[in-house]
Amino acid sequence: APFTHPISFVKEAAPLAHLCWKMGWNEANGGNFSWRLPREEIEAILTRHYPELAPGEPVPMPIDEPELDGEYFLVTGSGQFFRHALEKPNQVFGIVRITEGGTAWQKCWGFSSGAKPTSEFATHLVAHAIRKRVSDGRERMILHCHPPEFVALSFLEPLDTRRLTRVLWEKMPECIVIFPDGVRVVPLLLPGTVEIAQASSVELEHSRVISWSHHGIFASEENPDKIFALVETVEKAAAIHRKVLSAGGAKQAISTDMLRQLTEKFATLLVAPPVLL
Ligand code: 2HA
Ligand code: ZN
Repeated sequence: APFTHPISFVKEAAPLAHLCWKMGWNEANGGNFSWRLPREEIEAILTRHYPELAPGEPVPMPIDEPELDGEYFLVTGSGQFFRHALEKPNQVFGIVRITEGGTAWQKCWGFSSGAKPTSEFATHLVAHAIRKRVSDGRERMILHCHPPEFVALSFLEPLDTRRLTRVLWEKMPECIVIFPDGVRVVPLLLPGTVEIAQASSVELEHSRVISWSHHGIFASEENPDKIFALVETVEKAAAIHRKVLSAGGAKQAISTDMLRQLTEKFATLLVAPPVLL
């Protein structure tokens, strides 16, 4: 039977998380996910299906996010396995509300084993605040995962935004259309820190996709289909690039002129101008 859940957002997010595990992107407790939920809709769902639940005590956050005060997030719990998303959605996910002027969160639903939001919650919230502003509210979802071909490139290519974006764009004509904003590089920093949140925030002003060098990908989009498609396409291009490197390197590539023509032909599909071209 198809997966179902009284919370429509969990009904969509759990299959996405499980698929990411199947893709080999989210081993063990690797990776994390969050979704900025439409306020009235989630309040109505919680009142209807969980009238007995009261929001928990406010827990202070590592970084203040005044722009997110009052927002609700569906978020994976720290230490939870994406592989368990369909079997144990109420344990893998929780819903929190940002409160106290954006300085604290409170649990509204889920985290049935007592988990807290993901260890990368600080970066997720910084990312939501920035991408909400940059995209005029369109983007609502953050996915962090460890896709192997993409991670491999940070051992093979210089840790440089222009270089990484270019080698990925050159691998398939779709790439520059699907990620015209490019893939921005953040150096290796300690996971789960305010430092990685701050370094990421600089790059997220310009792109929906960033590379956490030697670690993984961090991406922002509107809904499950779009975020999956974005990560899937970047990972596919990385795999092609790695095959080319393994075979002794490229003998030729998609030219700058062709990349330009692609952005002109598909101009209406681009989410941002290809400023790295
Ligand atoms: O374990 O992926 O970045 C969760 C992570 C930390
Ligand atoms: Zn990670």
